[in-house]
Amino acid sequence: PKEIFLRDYKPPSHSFAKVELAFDLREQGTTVRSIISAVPASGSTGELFLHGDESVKLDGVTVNGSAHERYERGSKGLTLKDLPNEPFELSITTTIEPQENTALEGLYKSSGNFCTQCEAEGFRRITFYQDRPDCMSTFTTRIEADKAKYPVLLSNGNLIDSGELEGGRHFTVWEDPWVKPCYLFALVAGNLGMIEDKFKTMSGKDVTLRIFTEKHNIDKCAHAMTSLIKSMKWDEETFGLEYDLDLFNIVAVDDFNMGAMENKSLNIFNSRLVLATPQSATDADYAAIEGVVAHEYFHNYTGNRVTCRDWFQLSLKEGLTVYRDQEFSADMNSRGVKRIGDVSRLRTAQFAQDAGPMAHPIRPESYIKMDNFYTVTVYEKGAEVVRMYETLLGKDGFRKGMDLYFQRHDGQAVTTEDFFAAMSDANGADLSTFKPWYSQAGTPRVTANGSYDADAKTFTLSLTQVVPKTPGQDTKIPVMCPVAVGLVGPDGKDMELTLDGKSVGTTTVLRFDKAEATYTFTGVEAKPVPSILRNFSAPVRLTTNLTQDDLVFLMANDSDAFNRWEAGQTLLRTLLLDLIKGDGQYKMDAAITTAMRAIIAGAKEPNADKAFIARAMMVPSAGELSDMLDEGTVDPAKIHEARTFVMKTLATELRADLEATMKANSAEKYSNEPADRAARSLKNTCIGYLSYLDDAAIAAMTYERFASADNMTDKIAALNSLSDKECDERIKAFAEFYEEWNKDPLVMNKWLGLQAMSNLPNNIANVKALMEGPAFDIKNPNKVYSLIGGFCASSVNFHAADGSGYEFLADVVIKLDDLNGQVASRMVSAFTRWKKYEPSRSSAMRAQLERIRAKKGLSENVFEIVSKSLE
Ligand code: DPP
Ligand code: ZN
Repeated sequence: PKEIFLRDYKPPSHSFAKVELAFDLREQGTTVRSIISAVPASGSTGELFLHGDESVKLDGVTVNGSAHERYERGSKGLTLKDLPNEPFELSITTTIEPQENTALEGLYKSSGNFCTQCEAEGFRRITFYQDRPDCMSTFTTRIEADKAKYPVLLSNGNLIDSGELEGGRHFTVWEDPWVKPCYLFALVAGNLGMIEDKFKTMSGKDVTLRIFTEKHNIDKCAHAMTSLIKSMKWDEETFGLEYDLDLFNIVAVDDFNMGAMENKSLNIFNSRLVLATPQSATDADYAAIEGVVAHEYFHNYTGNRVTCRDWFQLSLKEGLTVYRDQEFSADMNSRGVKRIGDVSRLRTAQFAQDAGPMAHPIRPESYIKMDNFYTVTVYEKGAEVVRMYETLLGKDGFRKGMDLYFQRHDGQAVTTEDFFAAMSDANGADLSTFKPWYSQAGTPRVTANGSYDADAKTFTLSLTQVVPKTPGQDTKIPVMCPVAVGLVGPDGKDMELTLDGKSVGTTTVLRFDKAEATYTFTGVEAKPVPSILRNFSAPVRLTTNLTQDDLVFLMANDSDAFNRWEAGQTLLRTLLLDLIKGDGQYKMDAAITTAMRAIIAGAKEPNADKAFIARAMMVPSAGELSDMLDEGTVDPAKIHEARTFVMKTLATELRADLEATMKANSAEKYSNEPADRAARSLKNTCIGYLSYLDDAAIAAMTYERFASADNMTDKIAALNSLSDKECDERIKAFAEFYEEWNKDPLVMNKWLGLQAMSNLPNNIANVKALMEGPAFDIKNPNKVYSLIGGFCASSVNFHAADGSGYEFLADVVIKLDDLNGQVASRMVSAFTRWKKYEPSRSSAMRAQLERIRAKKGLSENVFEIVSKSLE
């Protein structure tokens, strides 16, 4: 396999002014004809390389209408030779077999319908083309198919022609006036139902909005449609960005490697991110749908109108678009709770990646398979980097930067440097020390030590930073970290801050870009407690000299919701890490029980933020704790035991509070109002705690709630609370759930996932049985993510001391590798951090990685992850 480097970037040898595609869709042997208006760049050698997968059959090439035979076909594509030195018309005909495509890239079939997925490099499985994002062109697409089987024929842009053909066939022609790279091309042909709505844009244009699904799911699209309309409005209000065509389509398909895809005016979605009713989807699903519909819509500008020069720039569109969808969801819901959720995910998944063998900067330097770089680093850390511009420049400054970015680059394929330049130039700001965020991997470690001088009435904050080594990057330089700081006075109120003789409000952003720096606040009348890194203003690992009393004080008083939550998490993390590293004599810290009691009591106050309280009650996850332990020491069984001890002790000591809060927040009837959703999450958090008690009455009560739930959120919460318990109620509940829902594949994914994650001893046998059962299908990515991905999340069973969990995963990866390299490489990622574990587990994981590496014909996707892990 060949590694591709950023430093080797060269502009394309030809530009494509116009592309016409014609698809003749068949049950076997679909033909694709392309007519490309090619323009040689100056200095052209008369050679043009077109990417093309080995699965594509080449039927013929013509240049200016005559057959052209001077070409070489290699494993990666076609080199055309002796081409004219002036613009010419290139035509290529290929035959492909979408019905046999299990990789789900290019053109393939899902539930009998045709659909496409071209990002990153799927277009080369359709035809020969310059499959690179800096080759932008307008596309016209003609689709022909059997009318009875495929009444709906869609592509990008506007419908300009359609009609009947002989033999029961029909056709449509679509024209997309906006230039785009081929990764944004899409085609759908199927027997689909549709809902329609309308949006009037800020300048008064009417846009038709359509969501297509299989007909039996048509009543499940309303929430996605509402989310789309909210997104369109938000992007106008927040960034002045107006939709640019008369039609916007979303199509939901069941077999999809990723979440969704932003193809120009024809978004294609994994059906789990479209379909929802209160009975079949949870509150978390509703939130995910809202966020992803927005994300794909927002790509219309950040990604489509301005795209990436090459795939190393992926964060240019993904980091920015994740930032935009995070802001949208924060505006639609509770801002503080949204931020807490996003940071938790970043810390659990991204910090771990940044500390392991797959660590890479948000702008990677090289890749073997681009699919492997659609990572939490490029996406979530990338979004944090964008958020830091906003923190440094302010909301208005950020908007100025965005405006300049579009003004300069609309219709272009650009780089993160261009985005950086737009932000700096629009604000006349010197951000040079910010740049290493793009090129350095690893999470900076920041320490903050505060001290109060009562005589001088000053508070001094000393900061240090170190960026750790990562593979291939031994030396690092300090990077600008915006550190948002407030000082909370003894009365619990924010103090007015004076720094360098200037009054700076109650929260100030320190531009910390050295290895060490000291900041002295003056006029500090009483000893404060500092609130550092408010709203998680930089993606760093922070250590402070705050005491337990300080943290309890911040939990109760900090005006910053994130740091109020973080104070509690810091207390819990410290306790848990002590227990995990200790001698096995578990002892609870009374201060934590008291603090938790106070949090729960807060739910009784008139304007309580119950969603926040539910989050504050959560104990750090096994993944987050594992990330904080030293290499070579992690024992998942110990982490599980320590967490269980803490949960069980809190449940025992706070039982009355938990039961009262659960009851007070149990609704008669389902409602989707934010206050009801918040109460629901609080109630279900209480049930989750209570399930740690060995009490038959709790199991009975949980089953009762399961059986009588009128919505999926409550049903899943109850089922989850039973899933680690050895009891009849668990068996009954899972069986009844199957009876009720086995016809709904999305709901069955939840059923598979919950069983797979269970920490009941020897549950691997159950998982293996489920794999053979009717609810599972190894060709469907969602099912693999639920069952196999779920299993990898079980501390007890995936990490079973006898290595059986690891062997099982390797068996599955080897099987998946022949079907779908992308899905296989996501699954094998559970092994990447093998060095983190204690010796017996790490050597067992390593042995499985070696076994996978030895497989004949291993996909490039899996090869890359496995070989980097073993380095
Ligand atoms: N469709 C994926 C996303 O939107 C990749 N672009 O993130
Ligand atoms: Zn995206």
